[in-house]
Amino acid sequence: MRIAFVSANREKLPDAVIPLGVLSVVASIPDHHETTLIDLCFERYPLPTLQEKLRAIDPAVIAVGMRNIQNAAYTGLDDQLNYYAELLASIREVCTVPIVLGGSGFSVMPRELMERLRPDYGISGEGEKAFPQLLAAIEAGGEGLDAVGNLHRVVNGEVLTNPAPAAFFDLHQMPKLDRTLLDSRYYERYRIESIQTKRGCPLRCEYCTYPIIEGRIGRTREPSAVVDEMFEAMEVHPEICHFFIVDSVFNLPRTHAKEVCKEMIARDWSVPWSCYTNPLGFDTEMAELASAAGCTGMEVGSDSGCDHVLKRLRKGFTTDHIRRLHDICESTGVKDCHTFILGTEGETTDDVERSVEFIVDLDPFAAIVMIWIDDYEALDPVLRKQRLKFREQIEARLYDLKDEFPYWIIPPLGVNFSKTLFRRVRRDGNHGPLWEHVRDLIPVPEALARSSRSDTDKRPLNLPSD
Ligand code: B12
Ligand code: SF4
Repeated sequence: MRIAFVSANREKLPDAVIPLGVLSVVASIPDHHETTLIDLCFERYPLPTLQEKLRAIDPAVIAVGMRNIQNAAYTGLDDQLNYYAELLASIREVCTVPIVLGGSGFSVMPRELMERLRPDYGISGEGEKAFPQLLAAIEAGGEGLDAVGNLHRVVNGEVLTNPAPAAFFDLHQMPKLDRTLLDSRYYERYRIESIQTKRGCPLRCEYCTYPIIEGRIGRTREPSAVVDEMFEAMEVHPEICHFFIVDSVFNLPRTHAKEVCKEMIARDWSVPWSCYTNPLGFDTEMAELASAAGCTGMEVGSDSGCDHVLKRLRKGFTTDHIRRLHDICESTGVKDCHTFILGTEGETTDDVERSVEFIVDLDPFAAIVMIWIDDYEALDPVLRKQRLKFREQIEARLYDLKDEFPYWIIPPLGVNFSKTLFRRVRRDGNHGPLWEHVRDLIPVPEALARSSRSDTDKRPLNLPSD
């Protein structure tokens, strides 16, 4: 069969990211099928272009990768869902073959998206095993559909969902990805590459959707296989300037993360990289090995500056762990970027203020300050209305603070987070995550510059009481 894969993601903030997941599913398709990848990321007129390409390919199955349902500021849910609805309608105008949805965006709320978008099939979670199984079932006239793990389909107007597969995909069987299929503009314009060393996170943060996509049990890849893939990617796209390790948490399990770093060091890896890191299981040796292996920055989901909020979010760490991680990073020269999410379920305005105080006191290399938005707000206008008022209050508070703390990145307000700024960063020859450059970019008075700040001259907090 001819299978057309459509990578529908067009988000370019903070970077345009290669469709790593789609690429892995493409690589898992048995040889007797013919595959084509249509990437809409850089297309000026995505839907007409898609129609034109589909007419030319005349596929038997169309597989649509849905990476995000939110945008980079964690807003725009409606826009995203409307985009996908239009995309499916455009496909239906030119093709009558089965449409299959998959990807992380789909996986976070598969049943709701099946209801709303009405594709023929949807696969939540990993696609490497399930999608080839679905193709086999389609070829067999529908026989075997019940055995496809995590398959969703509409039968007599009802969404039917198959149970999850008995086991997750064995990462030692990971297919070789063909990066020659990728649009060269990812590399000409962004020069950032993605690599995965493991799947699964053992922690249980309250709001986290990652385990739905990749499970809780850490499945690791051979460090040598990871580094082989990194070298191969460099051969195909020598313009790559930075790697992002896409693991939910790179430093867990810690032994594996250290082994990956050691492998890079042993093979003289020299391209900078960054990753997500958790304050749990973080130690000086980890930071030193990472630094020696080329790690320039670590992103930390710190979330809150209040221990009781961290506890409610089931983060498993406290503000002391965050401080410790920051101190280790500072002493080993690895930049740390902490994301804080203000206004999570159950938070009060007082909690928000305490978190603000904590960020100021911690003074990490970079702080990304987000406002909590629930994925389900896209589907539930009542919930959205309830939450909107609190969000607006937090926005107003952050608006007041933005000039006082000019290094903070506040995506919902577009502060240090805009296409223009990102273009400037790249034009000046900087690569990797924007936050790694934020302190060099923002013209701030000398008095505020980080280098000139000591513990005693940290800016006084000027926070209003509630
Ligand atoms: C790493 C990461 C990032 C990095 C990416 C860096 C890079 N160079 O790639 C950064 C920090 C830049 C980032 C940014 C964003 N991210 Co992000 N990110 C992730 C993370 C942790 C891993 C993504 C990844 O590459 N996984 C590895 C690949 C192999 O897996 P995969 O894509 O899921 O693909 C598998 C399956 O989904 C499935 N599949 C994929 N496609 C298809 C297609 C078909 C047809 C089928 C059948 C199956 C299938 O099979 C694949 C292989 O098993 C995920 C969370 C997670 N653990 O999944 C969030 C995640 C994807 N991000 C998310 C979001 C929202 C964003 C942002 C919009 C917001 C933000 N955080 O700034 C931006 C958008 C960036 C962009 N340009 O699109 C959401 C998306 C869902 C949602 N709620 O909208 C996730 C799921 C996190 C979450 N909050 O739940 N992200
Ligand atoms: S550490 Fe990160 S990936 Fe793991 S459960 Fe918490 S938020 Fe999710």
